[in-house]
Amino acid sequence: MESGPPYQFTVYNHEAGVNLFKILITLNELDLTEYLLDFGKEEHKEEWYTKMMPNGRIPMIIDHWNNDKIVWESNAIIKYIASRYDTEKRLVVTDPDEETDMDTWLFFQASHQGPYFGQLQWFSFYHEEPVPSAVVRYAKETRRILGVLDNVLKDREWLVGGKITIADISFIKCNEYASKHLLGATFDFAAEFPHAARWHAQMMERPCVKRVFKFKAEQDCGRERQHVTGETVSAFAERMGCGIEVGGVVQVAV
Ligand SMILES: N[C@@H](CCC(=O)N[C@@H](CS)C(=O)NCC(=O)O)C(=O)O
Repeated sequence: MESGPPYQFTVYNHEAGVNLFKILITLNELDLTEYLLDFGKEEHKEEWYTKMMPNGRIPMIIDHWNNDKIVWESNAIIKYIASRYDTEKRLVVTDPDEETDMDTWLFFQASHQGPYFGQLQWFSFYHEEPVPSAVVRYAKETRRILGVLDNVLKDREWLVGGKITIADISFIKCNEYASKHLLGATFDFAAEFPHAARWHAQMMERPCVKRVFKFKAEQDCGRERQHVTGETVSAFAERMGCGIEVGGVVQVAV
């Protein structure tokens, strides 16, 4: 079974990629090993990469211990990892109806939280000219999505099955980003969405989650500060010497 490199997965990411977090957290929770490759120069648009990942985006993984199986779309990735390697069912449910519910939340995350939060980020920080109506629309949608989660989490601790699953994990990074940057300095997560905030805070306290956030913060070379200082992407790229390539193995052992 175990041939090839001394780690199981190669994980392709962009230095600013948010969808990476759920993958690293899932791998860490399951004590699996990976080599992380952070692009910084649009390598994900190059032919060698798009041959493997037709959408030309990140993240993507290669499972070296399963015939170099390629998987992309972050929620398909965490589902693949869990369905193959979570033998003790630590991060998944087993009842078929609950599994459908888990998939529903994974699809909701990928079709609602990811795109709406992503558009708010785009129109807030990256779009060429200011489009206030787009910022207003996507800020409203971002709040609406948080409201959906808040409402559901009023009377349950986790989204599905009374325990943390990959569905919960899939929401962590975008919620963290929204609560810190996207909805402005005055946004108070706990005051506006107390149940979603409680759920989020509980996940942020998990040792594996803390470890992944710490690891990425150390690798990020100021990306997070970009939003705090209001620095533009091009000024950031210039200051950093046009792109950063960072590779490293996340330590899974405590
Ligand atoms: N639904 C996809 C989203 C993939 C995606 O949009 N990735 C972004 C970064 S998180 C990306 O590749 N951006 C760079 C680009 O568009 O060139 C997933 O969950 O994997």
